Amino acid sequence: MITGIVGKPNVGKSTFFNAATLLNVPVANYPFTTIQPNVGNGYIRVKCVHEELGVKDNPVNSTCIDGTRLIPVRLVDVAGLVPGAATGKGLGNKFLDDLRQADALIHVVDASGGTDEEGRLAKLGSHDPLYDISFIKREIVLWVKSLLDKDWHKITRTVESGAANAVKLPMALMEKLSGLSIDEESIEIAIHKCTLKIDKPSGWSDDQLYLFCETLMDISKPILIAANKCDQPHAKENISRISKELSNSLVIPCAAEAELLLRKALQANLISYVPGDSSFKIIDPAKVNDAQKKALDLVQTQVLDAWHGTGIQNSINAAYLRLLKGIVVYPVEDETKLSDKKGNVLPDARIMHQGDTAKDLAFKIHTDLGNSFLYAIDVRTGLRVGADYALKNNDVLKIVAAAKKG
Ligand SMILES: Nc1nc2c(ncn2[C@@H]2O[C@H](COP(=O)(O)OP(=O)(O)OP(=O)(O)O)[C@@H](O)[C@H]2O)c(=O)[nH]1
Ligand SMILES: [Mg+2]
Repeated sequence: MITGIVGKPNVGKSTFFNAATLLNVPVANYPFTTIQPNVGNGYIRVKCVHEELGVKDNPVNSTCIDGTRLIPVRLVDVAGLVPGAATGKGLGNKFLDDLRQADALIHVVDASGGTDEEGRLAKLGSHDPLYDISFIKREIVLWVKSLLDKDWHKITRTVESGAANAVKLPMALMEKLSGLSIDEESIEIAIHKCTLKIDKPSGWSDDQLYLFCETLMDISKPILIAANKCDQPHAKENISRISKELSNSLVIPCAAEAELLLRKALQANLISYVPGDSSFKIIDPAKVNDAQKKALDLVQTQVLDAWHGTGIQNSINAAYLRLLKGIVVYPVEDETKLSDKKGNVLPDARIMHQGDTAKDLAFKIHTDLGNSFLYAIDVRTGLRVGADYALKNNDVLKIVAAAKKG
C-alpha cells in the first residue's frame, strides 16, 4: 500500500512529507519546488497489544514507544498540479503518472487561502481552497479518462464483437489502466454504481464515461483533505466551510511546518513527543535556546492547543486505517512466548485490509507460507482458525504450515 501526497504547488506537500518521513527534500515558498517524486516511509500510530497481553515487546519491523506502535507505511510526494494538468499544463501528465501506484491520496490544500490556483503567493484569505479541492479531483478524473478516451472505440469494438472469446469490459478496462493499482472488481462496482450498460459501452456518452472514471477513482483511489497551514489567519473559517460543504469527506486540519519543527526537536533530543500527541515536553530547558523556546511555544499555542495536534499523524492514520480500511495484525512464530524464532516478542505489526483472511496474512509474510498454509492459532484463545478466517484488528496469530518435503 502506498499513499500519494497531492495538491496544487506551494501548499506544503513536501513539508508534510518531510515531517512524516524525516527526509529532507527541498521546500520553498514558490511553485514547482518538487519536480521528481519523493518516496519515503512515514508511520501509522496505533495502540500496541503488548500491555493488554502482559508482555514486554521487542519490535523488529516497527517501533513501540510506551505502548504506542509506529508501523512504517510508504508515502510519495509529487509535483504540484495546476488547472489543465490533465492536458499537459504545468508539469501535467508527468505529475499524474507519478501517482499511478498510489492506493489512496492525501490532498494537501492551503487552508489559509494565501496562494492562487497555480500556487503563487497571494494575500491570505484571497483564494478559496474549495476551488482547489474540486479542480484537483477533476484533473485526476480527466487524466484517467484520457487514458480510456484514446482507445475507447477499440475497447468497445472488442467488447461488443460478439465473438465467443470476446474480452469482457472490466477486463478490457483493467488492461488499459494497468499499473494504476485498480482491480477488476472495482471497475465492475463503478459500472454498476453508475447504472451503465456493461455489454454496450459504445452507447455511453462522454459525460457517462466521465462519471464512470470519477466513481472508479472514488473507489480505487480514495482522497482525504489535509487542510494545511491551519496556523495562519483565515484557516479556521475556511476549514469549517470545507467541512460543511464536504460533509462526506475526511477533512483534517494540518500544520505541516509545526510538525516538522517538532520532529526535528525530537530528533535533536530537545523534547519528548510522540507524533500525533497534542503536547510535548522540553527535556532539559537549559539546552533550548531562546529562539527554539519561542518557536516551540508558538507551536503549542497556535497549533497544538488550538487544533489538538498538528494533523500530520492523523492524516496518515486516516489514509491507511479509514480510506484503505487497514487493520493491524501481529504474526508470531511461537504462540506461547508470542515471539519469532529469535525470541523477539511481538516482532512484527502488519497492516492488512478488513476482510483479509488468515491465508492472506500467510501470503503477505511469504508466498511459501501461503502455499503451505494448514491453519492458524489465535494466540488469545489458543484455538485453531482456518484459511478463510476473517482477520480482526489486533489479532495475534501463529501460522502453521505443512513441513517442507525433502
Ligand atoms: N504557515 C505555514 N506554512 C507552511 C506550512 N507547511 C508548509 N508551509 C510553507 O509553504 C511553502 C511551500 O511548502 P512546500 O512543502 O515546498 O510546498 P509543496 O506543496 O511541496 O510545493 P511544490 O513542490 O512547489 O508543489 C513553504 O514556504 C513552507 O514553509 C504550514 O503548516 N504553515
Ligand atoms: Mg514539493
